[in-house]
Amino acid sequence: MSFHAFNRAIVRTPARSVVDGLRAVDTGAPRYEGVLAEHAAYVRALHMLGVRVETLPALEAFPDSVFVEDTALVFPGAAILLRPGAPTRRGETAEIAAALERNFARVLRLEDGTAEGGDVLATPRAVFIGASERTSVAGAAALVSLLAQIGRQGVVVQTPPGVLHLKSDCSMLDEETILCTPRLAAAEPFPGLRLMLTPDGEEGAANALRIGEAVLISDAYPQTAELLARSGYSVTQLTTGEIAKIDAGLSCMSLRWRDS
Ligand code: CIR
Repeated sequence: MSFHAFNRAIVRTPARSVVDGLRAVDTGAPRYEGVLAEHAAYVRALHMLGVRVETLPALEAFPDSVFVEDTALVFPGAAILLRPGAPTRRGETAEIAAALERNFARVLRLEDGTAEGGDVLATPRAVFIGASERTSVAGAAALVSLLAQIGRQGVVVQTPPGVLHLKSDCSMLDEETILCTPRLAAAEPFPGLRLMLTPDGEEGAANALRIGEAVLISDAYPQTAELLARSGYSVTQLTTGEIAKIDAGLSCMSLRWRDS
């Protein structure tokens, strides 16, 4: 079974407070209706790819709570509840715990440091954890121990300075290939894996999402879409203009796994 043959996902409806979501640079608040539309199209795309999606209710107290990826890691049979590094996001973990308890036989909890799921790239052989402003060195080390308990090898790498999350700059295209920005590739963080580099000016495309046979990417990056299509990938483009205003991309709006 392919590593990306996900058939289950958890998402959360955007809250009206999403307009106050965290952002490194303020280019204006996203429009609530726009975020809602982008989220709905994303959920539809998952459905069309055969994924059963569980939608959790909006949480007004947490503007960034639509980005469920940052609260947990999920694997077949086991989940790990994380501790977001952004203080305004810390409480999101408790809000997702029940959904994970319902869906996973084992739920482990990160107790030390901080880590956000956006900094974690799972590949068939290793789980790469990017130390960043959100994922502390202590959190990354504690995560390596938790991953060992569920039979996964964690490898700590460095999220490039000034980049929100490791996966802002990379994503799996298939079991051996990573779509990666040149600035992350320069550190050679993924030995043994093939890299496809994002074209100049299209670094944001690196936050793609492989689901089944499709690669979902933002429609803001035509050169990357063409590069992927020419390389034989089946590309689905989705609009992310509103969520991009709060530093988000496609991976962050779901937790995905294969339930056999
Ligand atoms: C944040 O700064 O936490 C949110 N505004 C964006 C989170 C994006 N998460 C992700 O890419 N995994």
